Amino acid sequence: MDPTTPPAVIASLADLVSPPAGSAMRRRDFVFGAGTSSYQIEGAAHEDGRLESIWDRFSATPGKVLRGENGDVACDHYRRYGEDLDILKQLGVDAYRFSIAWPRVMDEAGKPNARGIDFYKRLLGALSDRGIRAFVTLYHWDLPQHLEDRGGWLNRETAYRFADYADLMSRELAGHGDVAAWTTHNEPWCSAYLGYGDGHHAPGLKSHRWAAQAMHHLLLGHGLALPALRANAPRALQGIVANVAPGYPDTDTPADRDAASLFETFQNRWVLDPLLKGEYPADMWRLWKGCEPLVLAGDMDIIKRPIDYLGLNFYSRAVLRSPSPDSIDWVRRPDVERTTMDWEVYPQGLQDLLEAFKRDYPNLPPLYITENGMSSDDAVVGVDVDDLQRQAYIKGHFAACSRAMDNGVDVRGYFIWSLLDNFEWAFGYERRFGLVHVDFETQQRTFKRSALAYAAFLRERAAG
Ligand code: IFM
Repeated sequence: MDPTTPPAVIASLADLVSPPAGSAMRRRDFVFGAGTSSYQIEGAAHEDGRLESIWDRFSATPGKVLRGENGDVACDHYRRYGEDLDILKQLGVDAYRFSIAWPRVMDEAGKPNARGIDFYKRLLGALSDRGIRAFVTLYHWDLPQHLEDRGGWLNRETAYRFADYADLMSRELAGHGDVAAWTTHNEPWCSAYLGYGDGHHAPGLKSHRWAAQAMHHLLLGHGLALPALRANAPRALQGIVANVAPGYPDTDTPADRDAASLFETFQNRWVLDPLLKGEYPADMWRLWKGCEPLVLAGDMDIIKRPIDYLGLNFYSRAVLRSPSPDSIDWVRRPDVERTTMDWEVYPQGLQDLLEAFKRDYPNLPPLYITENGMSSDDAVVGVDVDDLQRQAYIKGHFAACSRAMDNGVDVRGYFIWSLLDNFEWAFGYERRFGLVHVDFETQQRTFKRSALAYAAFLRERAAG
């Protein structure tokens, strides 16, 4: 697609993904974007003074990541960021969501690493040159290993180190580019539960009690970071991003309904209640008996400090049954559409969840869908990647979001996960979430058809 592409071609391409006619998502002030994270795309794991992260250590541990892969090179974005930002420009997005690698920008003593910080200054400058706003995440899981060696998120001190890091980066990046929003944490549920509860993510620990304590310190770090972020970046929005999912009972029995509710406590309320209500949901300790974290006086007030927005990452739903009181079982429904992550495709869940949050949290801040997308087995044929399932997935989820907005939910933006195929954590490079295909041998980028359709929609919208 170039400026000579006939409008009729753009319109028919756009139609593959676009929100319904008349949707509030078509308004010019609704933010559309795409997202990535540092460890998943940057590579350059040993350059410019970058320290080891928990994901370097975890990936190097046999058996932790599929095929023993790691983020040493990933999409080589650290060197190729100019090309990647040109792709964003071609897509026509309003904003780019990316994260900063903490181990790149601070040394063990907490002193700034100028060479690492400079990368993000250049990145922001290059985004601004292309007229693209930045949504910057501070923590998308790559904790410096030296902090993990002192207990990581089990150590309360890490929350204070995180606030120092937030202060440093928001000061250093002030005046560079157009940072529209800061995000403290991406998906604290994953950091706490997958990292410390079931061991599928770095640092690979397995205890519900530890997961609960890690969650508390992650959320405390979030609250501690807010005053500095506000002082250093007064014009940017300040918030946090949670991965959320609705739970549906397998059968309409009280036991299964209870299981669905317990699932939503575990998946959503464990994170959102402390942030928006200043308390952990009591049901959480029905599911994880005796695992309450140590909470010091004043902590919950810090955690529930006001935020300007809440980011929600949505992918799928869960169907639950109750094997016995106070416990849950996931039911794998046959004959439903799934992605290569084995996640059910269920766009209606997004509408249901958004409307439930509006009902459950009277002080719900404006929302951004900060991640939504899917993995599929995408292959380049000639110059074409026909990711039919992704096009339908995006269109279905745009429509669900739009219905929720029609029903009064305040959603302000939508970011597709992900800009590029990348390192999908414990699944290595096998699961492809990108709008843009990456050949990891040659680093060749190829637009998938979903990317062309997204670009066509954004072009059509810009033309009014
Ligand atoms: O790739 C991840 C991302 O890092 C966090 N949210 C979910 C995505 C897909 O699993």
